[in-house]
Amino acid sequence: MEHKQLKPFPNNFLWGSASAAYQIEGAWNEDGKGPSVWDVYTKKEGTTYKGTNGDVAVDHYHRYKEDVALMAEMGLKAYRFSIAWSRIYPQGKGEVNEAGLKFYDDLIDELIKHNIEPLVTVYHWDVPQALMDEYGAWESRQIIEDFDNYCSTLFKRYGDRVKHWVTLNEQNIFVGLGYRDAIHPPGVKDLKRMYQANHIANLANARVIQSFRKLVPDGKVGPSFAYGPAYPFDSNPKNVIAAENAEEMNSHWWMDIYVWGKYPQATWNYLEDNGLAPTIEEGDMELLANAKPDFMGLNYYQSGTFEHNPLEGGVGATKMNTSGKKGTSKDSGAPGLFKTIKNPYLDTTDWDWTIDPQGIRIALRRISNRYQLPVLITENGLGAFDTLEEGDIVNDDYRIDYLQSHVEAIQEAISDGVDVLGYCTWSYTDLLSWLNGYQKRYGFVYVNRDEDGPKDLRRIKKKSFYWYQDVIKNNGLK
Ligand code: BGP
Repeated sequence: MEHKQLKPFPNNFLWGSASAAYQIEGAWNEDGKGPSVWDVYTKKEGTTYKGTNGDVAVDHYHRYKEDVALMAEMGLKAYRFSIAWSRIYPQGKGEVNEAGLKFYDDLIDELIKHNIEPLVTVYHWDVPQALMDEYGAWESRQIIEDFDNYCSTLFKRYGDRVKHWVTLNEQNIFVGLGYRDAIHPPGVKDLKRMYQANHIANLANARVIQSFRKLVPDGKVGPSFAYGPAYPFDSNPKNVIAAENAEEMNSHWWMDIYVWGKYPQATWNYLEDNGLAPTIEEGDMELLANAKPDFMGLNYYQSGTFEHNPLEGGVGATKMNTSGKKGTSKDSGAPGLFKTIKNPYLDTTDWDWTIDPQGIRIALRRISNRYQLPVLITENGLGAFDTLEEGDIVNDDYRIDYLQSHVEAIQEAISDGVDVLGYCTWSYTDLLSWLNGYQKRYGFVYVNRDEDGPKDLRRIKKKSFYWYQDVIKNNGLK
């Protein structure tokens, strides 16, 4: 669809930026915080790029005022951050840690003082290690109670000031990489366990949405989903079916549950036939059907292109590029279902992620058509190498190009009729990329540190800082 004239961004559009606790805070064992699974996992040999971890990260815990001041200077309307569960409950449950609660109180107040709306993610992958040790975290139904208790504590404490809440960040990623690919904690390769843990996470998500309705009746809540629309390689019906399989298994499997409380049929049948379906207990489906979110959070980085993958001798597991050496990732798939293939129309980043601005428009339209919900873009950005030039200058024109083309595509989607609530770029400052160290940078603000150590952690505004400042001022592109 081509528009003669694009619709403007709504007046109350949330121009924002996002982060996650483990990737920015540091202070990993300060003020009573307990260890999370990431504190433990990153210290095992060979798990992350050059052994990097978030012990210091970009030291946001101690520098949050400086960071918020920079956000205010930029004119940011909204800031999405996550709360570290093990700061609030060091053991995951039991006694609450007042110092942890106070840190986020102070951060929220600082944001509000500068007219920046806080958007809170309650879970961005850092489950307390104590719960992993006690009962295997997401693999036990006990977590439903503990997660609800933790979230209810947050809703009661911050619900007066925080009106937009994200429940689980990228459930598809943390269960997939944690239990299928074994590259996130707990480092397991077992599809049966993956689908079971995922079902339990669904139940936990539904349960906290129900608590949210009681505790923050005037707030809005939704999950953030990592959605990359699936494209068929070409019009060969075999490849179209492969893309349908990928779309259903990689995306509808989660979003249908969030919105309708139903698992899609073809995937369900496939899992049952292969002994992989989760165990459903009495009451599960009722709970799932009665916890509809107010919006779908969309984390969009790239689209995926798929072709047929034979059952016999088809391609399986993935090899991810975590070094930034372009071309080192391998095609991946599931035999009998789909495999990825390079899209000849799209360029890629140094980490082999496709660059596809129209993909965000396609994602927005598909979500909006299928689920009839507003969409809050909770992440989008470019991971790239940046060069700090003399005089503290970072000319990140490639990041501006990436973001600008995505903002254009979002405006097209709005003109198509999609209800988009806001746009949070990933990320505000540079931060730790889970598996890729500090060299894969996303921020508007350069942080002077690398894999070898925290250096002076100086904050430096990149060229993209001024670009986004302008976009916000104009409520869109000029
Ligand atoms: C998303 C996560 C973020 C962030 C981003 C970039 O999946 O929600 O936490 O890390 O991806 O990914 P990466 O750091 O792997 O480049």
